[in-house]
Formats: sequence, C-alpha cells, structure tokens
Amino acid sequence: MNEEQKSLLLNSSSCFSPPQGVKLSYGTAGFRADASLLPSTVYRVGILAALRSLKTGSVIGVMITASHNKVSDNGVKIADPNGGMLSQHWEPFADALANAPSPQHLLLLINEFVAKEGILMDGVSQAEVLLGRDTRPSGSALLEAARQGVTSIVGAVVKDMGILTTPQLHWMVRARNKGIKASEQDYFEQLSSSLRCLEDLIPTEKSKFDELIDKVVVDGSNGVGGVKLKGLGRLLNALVIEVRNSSEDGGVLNDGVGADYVQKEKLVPHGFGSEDAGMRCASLDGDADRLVYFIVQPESSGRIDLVDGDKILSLFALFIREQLSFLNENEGLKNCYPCRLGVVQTAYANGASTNYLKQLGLEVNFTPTGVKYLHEKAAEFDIGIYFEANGHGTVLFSESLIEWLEARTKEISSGSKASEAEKAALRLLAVSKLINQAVGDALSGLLLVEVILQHMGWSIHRWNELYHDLPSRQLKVKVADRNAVITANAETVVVSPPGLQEAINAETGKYPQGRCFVRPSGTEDVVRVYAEASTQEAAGTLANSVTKLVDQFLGLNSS
Ligand code: 16G
Ligand code: MG
Repeated sequence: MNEEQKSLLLNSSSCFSPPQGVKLSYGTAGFRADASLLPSTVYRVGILAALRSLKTGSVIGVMITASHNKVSDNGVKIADPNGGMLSQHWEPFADALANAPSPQHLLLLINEFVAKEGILMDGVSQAEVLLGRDTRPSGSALLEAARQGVTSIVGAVVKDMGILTTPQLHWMVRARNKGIKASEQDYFEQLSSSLRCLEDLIPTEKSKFDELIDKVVVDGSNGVGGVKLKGLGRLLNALVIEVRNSSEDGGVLNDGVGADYVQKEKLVPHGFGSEDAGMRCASLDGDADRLVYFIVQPESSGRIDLVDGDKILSLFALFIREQLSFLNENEGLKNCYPCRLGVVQTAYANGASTNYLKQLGLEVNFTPTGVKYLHEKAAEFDIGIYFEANGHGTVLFSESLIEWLEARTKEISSGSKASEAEKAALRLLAVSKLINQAVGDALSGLLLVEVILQHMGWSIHRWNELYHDLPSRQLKVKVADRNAVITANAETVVVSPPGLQEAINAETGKYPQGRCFVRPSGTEDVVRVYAEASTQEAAGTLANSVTKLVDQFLGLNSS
C-alpha cells in the first residue's frame, strides 16, 4: 500500500469511530443494529466492497437496509459479482473490519488481508461499487458513509442507484457484470415483458376471469416495495395491482404491516379489514425481498389465512413440473433435456408442504436458515426452487438449461402454431427472465404467482387448498448466550449443550405428528423454538415445554 493510500485511509477513517462496547457481526443478512450505531460500520463495509471489487475485477453492490426490522434500525449488506450474497469466506474479514478499534488497527487489518488475498492496490486497478438504500430516514447519511468508505480506496468509484428494493440492487449488480443494461427501467422492462410473454401463453380455455380474480391487493409494509410496485404496475396490461401501505402513504415502516408481521402474527395488517374478506391479498417486507399471500377471514376477527412461502414454492413447483413434462412429452431424444428439478426448504417449512412436494415426486433438500444457504443448494440443479416459509425465495435456472431453451425456442417458426413442447420451452424461458436470478424478489415473485394462478384458472382459495398446514407454533427464548446452541443436520438436531436434544426428543415423542427444533437466531439475541403437532393446542404445548427445556439448559440464570 503506497503512502497516498495510507493517508487517505487514515484521514477518512478518523471521521468514523466505531461504537464503544458493541461487537458487530456480519450475520445471516449483513450487519444490523440501531442506525445510530452504524456509520463507522457502513463506512468500513464501503472499504470492503471496494476491495472485493478490486479482487474480483467486477462490480459489487452495497445495500443499506434493515429489511423487516423497526424503522429506527438500519443495516448493510454486500452483493457479490453474481448478484448473490457476499462469499462466506470474506465474512470473518467483514467482522474484523467492523470491530477494529482504531484507524491504525484498521490499516493493519487491510494490509494483512490484501497481502493474503493477493489484492493489487497499485492505484491503477479500478473498482466500482453500486450503492442502494431503502426508505429509512437514516439511509441517506449512511449511504454517504458508504460512499466515503469506497472512495477511501484509490481507484474505486461509486454509483448511487438511489432508493431501491434489496432485490433490485442485487439484480443490477448481476446485470452489470453480465454486460446487460442495468437501470431500474431495464429491470421493470424485463419483468413486464416476460410477464406479457407468459400471459400470451395462457391456455385460452383458462383465460376468463371475473373481476375479483383479476385484482391483487398488496401491503407494501410502508416501505420501498409499494412505490416500486406502483411503477411496475403502470407497465402491465392485464394485471391490476392495488397497492396499500406504500412509503409515501405516511405510515410507520414495518409497524403492524408487512410480510413478517402477517406471517408471524397471522393478523390482518393495517389498511386491510373485513371489507377485503376473500380477496387475494399479498404482503411484502420492508425491503421487498419477502412475499407472502393471505386471505382476510370474514367478519371482523382480525385473523387471516396465511398463504406462505411454502405454498408459493409448491405453486411454482407444480407449474414448472407441468412445463417440464410438456417439454419432454412426445419428443425424440434429440429434443429432450434431462432437466434436474430440485426444491430447497429449511426445517421450518411446514411438514405438510414437504409431504406434498414429495408426493409430487420432487427431490426435497434441506439447508440451514438464511438465503445464502438455500440459494447455494438450489444452484446445484438445472432448475432449483427455494423458499423459506417467511417468503424469501426464488427459482434458479442453470446457464446450460437457459442456453438449451434459447436454442429450442429459436427453432419455432413464426406464423406456424407452436407445439405444446415449444410453448412449454417459451414459458420456462420467460420464467427465467421474470423471476430474479440473483436473489429472492417479492416483486418478481408476485408477478409469477399472479400469472401462474391465471394459467391454472385458480383463485387464491383453490391454491390454498393444495394442502393443509399442520398446526405450528414459534416461540423465542432469551438465553445467556445463544451461540451456546450448536445444531447439525440443517438445524434439526442440537449437538450442544449435551442432553438438550434427548430432552427435546422425549418431549416431542409424546405428540402425534410432533416435530420440534431449536436454533439460535441469526438476527436477534434469542433462541428460536419451532413446534408442529396434530392440533394447534398440542403445537402450543409442545413449544412451551421445549421453551422451558431451553431455559433450563441455557437460561439467563444458568452459567
Ligand atoms: C434473515 C435472512 C432470512 C432468514 C432470517 C431468519 C437473508 C437475506 N435473510 O432475515 O433468510 O429467514 O434472517 O432470522 O438471508 P432469524 O435467524 O432471526 O430467525
Ligand atoms: Mg427483507
């Protein structure tokens, strides 16, 4: 590192002191904390992004958001060159950078790391970082901190992409690195044109809908997703999207609204009421990377029927499986593609969804909680569909399948009637363009759900009847040290503290269809307990008993 670089880093970092007595960690979704604690961390993530760009020779993204957390929180995460999450191999460096106590320590760390990684800081190599933020009031100052971090590395430039959903920024990073146009307009155009393509391919006998089915009502969590959905909605022909709880409506972000609230509380969000009973409703989270649907129950009970990420996954799996069977039906070997379709869930998926998917003959895989784990597993398939019950998920297509579909659809001669196999190829190609290939995206997920429902001629009720969720209950326990809980087998077994799993097994064994897991949260200082059983009451009792066990083994008073 030359003298110019050293003094640039020392000068700029002296303006950003890390908070005293707080240890930050790059968790499942980057750094998150009260916004007042974050300027130094975001500045340092700016440095990290510039270094990552130098290392990879690609554009990197920095997103400032705390997703579904309260409005006074904020957070920051990195989008890697392919638009996915930061390589796990760099996470320890992110932790060390964020917690370096002084500018001198910071410099030392950077020096060591660039030497180890062989990163050239010669002042000639170029780096580029795209910045985005959600609608939180603390976002603009934190974006400025990120800018200072990036530009404290010689040769690094920043592009401020403005207020975006998290998946938009990931999409833009991926597009830029593929040499594709990457503005918000390009994103909207890709989504709307691929939707149109799917709409044009809806079997004619199924394309008649009453008004109710044509419209979806969306809760934007008082965040960025609602605004963007309105922009996207203007480009759509047939689909009518009514947006409520958009950031400009003045409500408080994530307060009694949004996908997290709807999924966890199973209650009607603000802005919805009994007049919406039976309508097709959806909810996004604060940065629009989660999507769940719901049906408001009749009368003013305030309850909803939740149509969660597991059901979205099941709908997508059903549609894609159908297209694959058309694709290979009556085709000679030459026209067949041995497509490996896989689905990925976490242990927190409702057991009924897993049974349903297995009954469809699908390969169901499990990973620990967190998009980075599911995404990585899904990428092993030609088509990998992943979803968490909370609504994070997408459908990944392998490059070789996309190439094959492109070649297959090029052969379709204009004017002649496309065969069922050709239509299926066109549909799959359109799905690969519609659904975000970088990360789960509530906006593109919503369009895909909508067009599949039209394709099937299904109401939300029909969709919700695919299977019946087993009663479940989630609880959280405050413990002395949540990291004392170590799990294995995709979080289904506790290996430490010793004896806890045996105690959970003994308790679970008392309940017909009982399943119960515990794991440390990646975003809150708690241990989570998930229980399923044949009745709601039994699920509740099981969750309570296991909560007590966790407390006995690890409670605040245990050493
Ligand atoms: C984060 C994760 C999400 C996971 C959730 C679990 C990303 C982008 N987000 O929001 O996938 O479901 O954490 O939180 O990876 P928990 O560990 O506190 O339950
Ligand atoms: Mg989110």
